[in-house]
Amino acid sequence: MSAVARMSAAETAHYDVVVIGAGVAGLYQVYRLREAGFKVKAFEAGSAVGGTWYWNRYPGARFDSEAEIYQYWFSKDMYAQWKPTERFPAQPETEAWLNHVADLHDLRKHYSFSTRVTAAHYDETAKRWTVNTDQGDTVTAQFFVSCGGMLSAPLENRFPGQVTFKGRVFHTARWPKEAIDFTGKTVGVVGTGATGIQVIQTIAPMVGQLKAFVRTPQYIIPMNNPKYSEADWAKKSEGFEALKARVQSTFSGFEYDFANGSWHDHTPEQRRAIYEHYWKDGSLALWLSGFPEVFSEEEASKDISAFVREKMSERLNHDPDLIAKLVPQDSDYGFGTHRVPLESKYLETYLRPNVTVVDCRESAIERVVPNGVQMKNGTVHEVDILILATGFDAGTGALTRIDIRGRGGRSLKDDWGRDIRTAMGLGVHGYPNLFTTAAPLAPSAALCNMTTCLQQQVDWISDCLIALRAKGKNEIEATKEFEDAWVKHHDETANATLIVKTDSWYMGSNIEGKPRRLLSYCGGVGVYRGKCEEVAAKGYEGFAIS
Ligand code: NA7
Repeated sequence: MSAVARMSAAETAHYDVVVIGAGVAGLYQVYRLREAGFKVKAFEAGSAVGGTWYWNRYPGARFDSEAEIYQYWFSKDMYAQWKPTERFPAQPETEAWLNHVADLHDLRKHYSFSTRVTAAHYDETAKRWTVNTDQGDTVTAQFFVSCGGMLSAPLENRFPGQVTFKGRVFHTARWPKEAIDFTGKTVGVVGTGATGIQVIQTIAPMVGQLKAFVRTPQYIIPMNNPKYSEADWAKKSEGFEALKARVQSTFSGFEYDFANGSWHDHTPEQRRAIYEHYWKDGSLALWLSGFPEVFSEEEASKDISAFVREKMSERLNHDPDLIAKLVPQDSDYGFGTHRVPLESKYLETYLRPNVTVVDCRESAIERVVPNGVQMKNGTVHEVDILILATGFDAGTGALTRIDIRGRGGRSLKDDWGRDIRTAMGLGVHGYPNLFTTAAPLAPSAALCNMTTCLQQQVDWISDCLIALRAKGKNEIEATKEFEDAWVKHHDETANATLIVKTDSWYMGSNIEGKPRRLLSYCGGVGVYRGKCEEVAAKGYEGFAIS
């Protein structure tokens, strides 16, 4: 009997479903299950709702999805109420919006906040999960749904010696609620992914000196972020139904989709005109709706990469030193083979006299020392404040940081430590009655507009639980054969792209020893949705139900 199961029954509350997370997915999951009459208990490690938008309150945080599609689709009235003030709103607005959603639907009462789930063990006889938290709770539930996010396990202790640093060290995903005064300070920022870029471009004018530690330069797209008036939003709200239908069928869950035919059917001049058109649009459309061949064919990839490099070099005033440090080279990797950040004057930031680049390819970071960052070649870059924009244990980390035990006590951490597998990202063989969102091998693990993909998964899970209840069934588990077939299909789809050749968190390669597999299913959001619906329509074919 596990330690969890030995807890006194008197202390244990019993539920139909335990949900982790109060972000975009968790709030909607709790709403759907509560509305369907399930007894739900939810836990959230943060002190309030918001998920990603609670934790990532670093300077400059905002999303790269347009406000009109970074949305919930279950209430047109609610959609009309938000009234975002710009095309790509900043974190405080999104956090406020999620708080509004929680209040509007009275969702907070289902949550224990500041409570992290530490263990979840499946009892094969009772067919129930026993869930433990760091606050001493023990509850049981028939079903356990993770809405813990795909980028919620930050890589905080990245360098030896961090504890010896005499200033403050912040990971961007653990940013404090109080304002940080950067005035006159020398600030080091490690990392130039989507997060580091937002931080660097935002704080450069506030700090004394900024030292950006750059290892892999990024292809970027300049964000076009016009303000939205209330009248603009009222007009957009009229398109609610059409947009709702649209985002569910596109490749990436955004409004835009591939619409230019084949890259091969255009002359170089025509291609250039198309690139220019999307570049000016200032959204991810250049990446996600230009040409599909950009993801799969070297020639197309090299062509668009050269276009972006040219644009970037112009903005760096053709300075060869800055170009060498900040613009990816042809041999590095192709545009869009990992996440393309939108930015606002990020490159121009490096033209400021108070900003310097520390090239981590010339000499890698060795350790943090009391007064700064020491490189392998012995150089110490002195800083007063150190910001780690060093990313996450993506896709798997939210679940492997919990002691999850399935059949026969098998450990999800151990299983995924050997091989990252799921059944459509919705469940894992060997872990009955566990449902996952934002888990590997579904679009929601990386390559998609998150609100679209998360809601689709939450709807699928909710409908599945309703169907099981209607049939009087109490256990469901993906079969080994079904999971094998999905993993095979996923790998075939992934291996047809250039993404698998590039190192990044998409491939798990930002973490030493993590099994290499593309986290996101990249067959397309609409295709994935169709496959999920087919499984449900066939009575959850591929899942053993009893
Ligand atoms: P990312 O995209 O994983 O970026 C992490 C950054 O940190 C990246 O530039 C890394 O360089 C850098 N890094 C990590 N370790 C080191 C060391 N040891 N030395 C130097 N640089 C290092 O995380 P983000 O938070 O920016 O973005 C995650 C997602 O959030 C993003 O894709 C959006 O979907 C939203 P590397 O590339 O490994 O050379």
